Amino acid sequence: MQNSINYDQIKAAAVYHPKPQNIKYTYGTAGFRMKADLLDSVIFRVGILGVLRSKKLDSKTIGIMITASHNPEQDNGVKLVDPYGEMLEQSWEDYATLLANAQTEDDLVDVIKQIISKNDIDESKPASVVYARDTRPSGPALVSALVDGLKALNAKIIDFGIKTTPQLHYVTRCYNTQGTMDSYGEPTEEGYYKKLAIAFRKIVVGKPRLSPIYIDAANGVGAPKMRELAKHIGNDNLEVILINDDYTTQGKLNYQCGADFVKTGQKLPFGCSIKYQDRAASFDGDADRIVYYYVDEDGTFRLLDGDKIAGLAGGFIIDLVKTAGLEGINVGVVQTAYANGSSTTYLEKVLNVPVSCVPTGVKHLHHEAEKYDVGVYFEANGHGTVLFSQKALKTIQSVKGQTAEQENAIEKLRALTDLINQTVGDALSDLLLVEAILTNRQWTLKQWDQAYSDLPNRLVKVVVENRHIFKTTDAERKLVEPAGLQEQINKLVSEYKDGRSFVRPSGTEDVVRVYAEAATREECDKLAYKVAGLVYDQAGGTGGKPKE
Ligand code: G16
Repeated sequence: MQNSINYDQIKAAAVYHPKPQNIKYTYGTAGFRMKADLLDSVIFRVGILGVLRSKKLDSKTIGIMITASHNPEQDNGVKLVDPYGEMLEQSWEDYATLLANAQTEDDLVDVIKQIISKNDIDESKPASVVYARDTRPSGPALVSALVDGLKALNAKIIDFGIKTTPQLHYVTRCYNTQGTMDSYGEPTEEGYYKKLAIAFRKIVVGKPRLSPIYIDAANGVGAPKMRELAKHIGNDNLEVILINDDYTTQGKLNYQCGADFVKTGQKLPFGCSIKYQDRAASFDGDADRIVYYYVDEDGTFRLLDGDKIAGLAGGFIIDLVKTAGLEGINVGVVQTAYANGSSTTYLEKVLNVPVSCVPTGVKHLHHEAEKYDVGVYFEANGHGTVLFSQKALKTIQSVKGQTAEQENAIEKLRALTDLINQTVGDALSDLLLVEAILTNRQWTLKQWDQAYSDLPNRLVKVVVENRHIFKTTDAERKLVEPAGLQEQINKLVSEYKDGRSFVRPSGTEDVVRVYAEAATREECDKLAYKVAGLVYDQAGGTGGKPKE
């Protein structure tokens, strides 16, 4: 039978993708991510896992994205996408790790058999996988490894080409909902642009256009894709000026630019010389994150990060829900420990919305947001979206307004459900969401910024011998191991007004992250670097000790 699994065929293919000795792979915050030259065997095996997952889920199409998003250009990575565009179910991450670490071809076959038997997978079911990659130079070779893995298990293979990560999430959901009541859209890149552009035009109709938006595309895949989206939207509705859009010259991706650089460094990206009253935003390397910024009259850099976007989107949606008379629809916001203390206070005390805090990683935020009728989730780093529950979608689709004002609010809510990529955080869709809200409110970035003032905050990376010794609890806000370190951090924090700090191992880079906030910039930086120094001294810091 063509669909059933031929173990000799797998072994024969696996010989060309041997696992390097002495490497332990882990499925982290966003899949496997590391130096690209260590990923060949991992990606081959991820292909195998995608096929098994598809067989398990009655031949639904599984998505696979080859990207390392915000990481340096020499890194790459891979993640699996479940049928409705959500991240791979967490219990399967362990299988990904097991497959990646199987040393020999025989070990690999053993793990495959184990997964099949544990999950009662019918080997004879057909399987289908759609994949895409970002613009990294290592992409094509890794795609070959992936295709070898998919072919070894005779899957139906759909090559979606070079895309943003959210486009791959979108198309995965489209394939699996095609021809059903929940059809998410046309499973093409063109279908994606059309859906977003139509929705955007509906929301801004009749409103004066805002000034141009400068977009730093991190020299990544977001550049050509934003250009395409802008064509569909039309200059009359949104004027986009792209900077850092050189996605073909090697060495430029994410280098001194992009959302991560801007958020971490709290400064303008390279090549951006905006003036007072200009508006700007940065994407990351695979266009799933966005942050906004401007400079004040006195030249001070002002960042509008994921927290600010959550506040803006939450406030707008709450107003629309109220105006539409849909009080039965509840709205909630999900954040992580990185959320600025002032943003949480604003959401809880001013917008009166419930706020939950979960560990870093879209997979955690997404699931928590599903608990609300409308769940707004954003990480401070600019990764996030808004989810509408089935109940909310049905109500918004079917309800009729009693007044013109109500009808107008309902129309806007309807358009928002199309404008927002509900499968995952999406820089292009989030850009349009922010632009749509600002156009409706006729707000400048400064007016948006005035909702609340961020507590000064600082993120520091510490390189240690083994970041896996760091274990956290309480949504990553407390360290359990190394023993005793949290007590010392608490002592430092207590010395600073409005001080808060936490330490966690990154799941995408080989570093430990230190976050701190405090009442003043000076105090915040002192706290951040003292905690970073503590981590460095007590947990095997290597390279240079982080300095202010
Ligand atoms: C990925 C995840 C995000 C996470 C970020 C940093 O982003 O999708 O949820 O916030 O990594 O994670 P960590 O602190 O564990 O390294 P991206 O944009 O790089 O895919």
